[in-house]
Amino acid sequence: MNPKVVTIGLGYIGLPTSALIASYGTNVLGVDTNQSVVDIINQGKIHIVEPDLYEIVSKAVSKGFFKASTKPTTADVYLIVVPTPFMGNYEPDISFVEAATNGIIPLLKKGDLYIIESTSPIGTTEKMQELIFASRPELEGDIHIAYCPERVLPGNVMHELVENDRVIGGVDEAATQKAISFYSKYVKGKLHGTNARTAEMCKLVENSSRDVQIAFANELSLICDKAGVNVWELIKLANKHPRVNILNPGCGVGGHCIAVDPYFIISDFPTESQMIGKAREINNYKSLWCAEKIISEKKDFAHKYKRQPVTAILGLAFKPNIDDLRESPAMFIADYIEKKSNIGINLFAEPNLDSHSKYKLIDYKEAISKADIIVFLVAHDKFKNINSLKNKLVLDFCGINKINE
Ligand code: SAJ
Repeated sequence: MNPKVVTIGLGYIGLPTSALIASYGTNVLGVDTNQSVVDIINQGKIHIVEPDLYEIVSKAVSKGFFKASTKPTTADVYLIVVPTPFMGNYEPDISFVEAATNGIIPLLKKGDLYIIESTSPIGTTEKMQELIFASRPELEGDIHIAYCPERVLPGNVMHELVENDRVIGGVDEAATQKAISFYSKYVKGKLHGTNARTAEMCKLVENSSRDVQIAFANELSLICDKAGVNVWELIKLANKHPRVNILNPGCGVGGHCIAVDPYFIISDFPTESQMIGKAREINNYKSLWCAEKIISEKKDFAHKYKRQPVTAILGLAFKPNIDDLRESPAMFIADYIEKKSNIGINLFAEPNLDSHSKYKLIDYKEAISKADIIVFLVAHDKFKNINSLKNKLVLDFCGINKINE
């Protein structure tokens, strides 16, 4: 197969993106360093959980439009969709983007389009441009380099990949236009052209904005706890104002995006990013506060009833109705109380997972029936309308019974 598009990275975004492009009859070669991922995909199967993805991958593979490999080959368009984690000091690590770029530099030819989709610190696209032209100076002015962040919500990827608007920033106007023309074949949402730095920052700002808004809700929950006010009722009533829209407090902010991307701004602009930094602190602190609250309620119970409580921890995922544990605040809380408190027994339930390497998971109904203290950490739909909570001490950190609907 002669691929027209090579995608580097076959994870949560790279795989759905490759399959979508291939579903239009474009030859796509997906590249991943993980041989077992490559093998799974070449059998028409998938290695991640995402609705509707299996059907589109298996069809594209069986029709011969989509293939996976550990090595890239020559194409016309290269998409870089690799992870950009942060290091121990919260500094972004762009080494995967660099490695992916180095891998395709020898393959580049006049007229090619190179696009980074990975969430990246401001200036990354220009850095990769320098890297490319440092070893292939003869291509300067002849290849098109752009940044186009993905914006999809896990669990709804196949729909959002097509329908969401995209921000596309080239290192020059020709690159922006070439990238817009590429995406216009696969995306129904509007394609907004800008420069590479603005597009990079746009992605970081979108997730930082959500983090700041959630921090506001979490701060309110701490104030309300002291003030003896029901935060859910308060937010419901405040949101009746036509220009107020407060988000939901929870047990912290998790996932691989909102809890991560703000650090890409903070690490480069520490003096200026006061509010973004404070929001991260508040959202991290909220998890610690929840953990300490559980421990103190356990102690009070033991003191009051002269026996050790059984505590049920309900929900471990990073947000409702998924099985993803990445950066999960509920996991942080579970680990913290297991480590810091030796009062009573902790039971763990996560209905979206069959098992967990560290915690023995039990059915949530069984956990509730056995426990004295019920801790709701994640507002899974399954936890709503449970009517066997009488005579239990309920700690609801995610608004399971909120008056907010
Ligand atoms: N959360 C709250 N209160 C709320 C909303 C969310 O505490 O009112 C918590 C969730 O429980 C979770 C965290 O925030 O722990 C993040 O969840 P999320 O649903 O807000 O976001 P993600 O991480 O699944 O996806 C986000 C999306 N970004 C925005 O909505 C601005 C998605 O569009 C991005 O593509 C994705 O990050 C990404 O890849 O960057």
